[in-house]
Amino acid sequence: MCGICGCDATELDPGRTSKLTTEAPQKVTGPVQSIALHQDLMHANRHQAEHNREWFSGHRLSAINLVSSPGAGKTTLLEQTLTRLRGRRGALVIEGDQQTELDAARIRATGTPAVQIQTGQACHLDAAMVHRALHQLPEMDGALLLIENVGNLICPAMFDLGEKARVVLVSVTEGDDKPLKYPSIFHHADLLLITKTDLLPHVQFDTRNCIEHARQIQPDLQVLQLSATQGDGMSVWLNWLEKQ
Ligand SMILES: Nc1nc2c(ncn2[C@@H]2O[C@H](COP(=O)(O)OP(=O)(O)OP(=O)(O)O)[C@@H](O)[C@H]2O)c(=O)[nH]1
Ligand SMILES: [Mg+2]
Repeated sequence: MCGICGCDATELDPGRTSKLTTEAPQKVTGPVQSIALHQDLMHANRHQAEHNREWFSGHRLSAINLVSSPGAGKTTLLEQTLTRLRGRRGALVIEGDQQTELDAARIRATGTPAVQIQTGQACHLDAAMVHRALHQLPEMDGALLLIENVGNLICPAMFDLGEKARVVLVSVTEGDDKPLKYPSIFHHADLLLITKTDLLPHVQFDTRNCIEHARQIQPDLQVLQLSATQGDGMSVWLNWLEKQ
């Protein structure tokens, strides 16, 4: 957990509101205090994540948590996915960003109900934020629930949202070394999605290296490659989603 950026100021206390924009980042004052807070927060998050899991199961929602660096193509992938699923499968979306409703507006333009969580100082979604967002979405039993996490390859790794599957996106413009540099998020992933493959002719990105690095962390990690803008690989991705 990065106390410097204020992610320990997230509201795991259900009585607080989602917007944290007015709170100053918390300074770590000493190792003993920091560890105690961390354990408390993670325990509260695990508890809330279990509750979310029960909710998902009770409503037959398949919850998928999409994580990546900023700009790896999460919202574009969702737009293209939802457009293709229209009329075939009900879907709901929870969007996470530090500020703005921009991504939720893009999702709503596809005709899909979406709630935007603005995390303020926090650099990840936590289970309590997702729980509150669920209450703002229409009831749609049996739907796919797609959760776009805050663009960040570090902190979202630590926060179970109660999801069924976690998908890590790495775009070819980021470099194939990302699994080596940010291993935690790959350790907890169910699928690695290599995105923007249409740009491969223009960038230095060794796909085989990227996959090898990721499988050093998690040998059974599934991998798919796609270009959301060109459509390559989208049908395999949709099949994977259907299986969830
Ligand atoms: N060439 C190409 N560009 C893409 C592709 N997918 C997304 N982009 C572009 O990448 C940029 C970022 O895409 P977004 O979908 O907003 O990325 P994001 O991960 O949702 O970004 P944050 O929510 O800010 O973390 C946009 O300019 C997209 O048009 C793709 O498959 N190919
Ligand atoms: Mg986005």
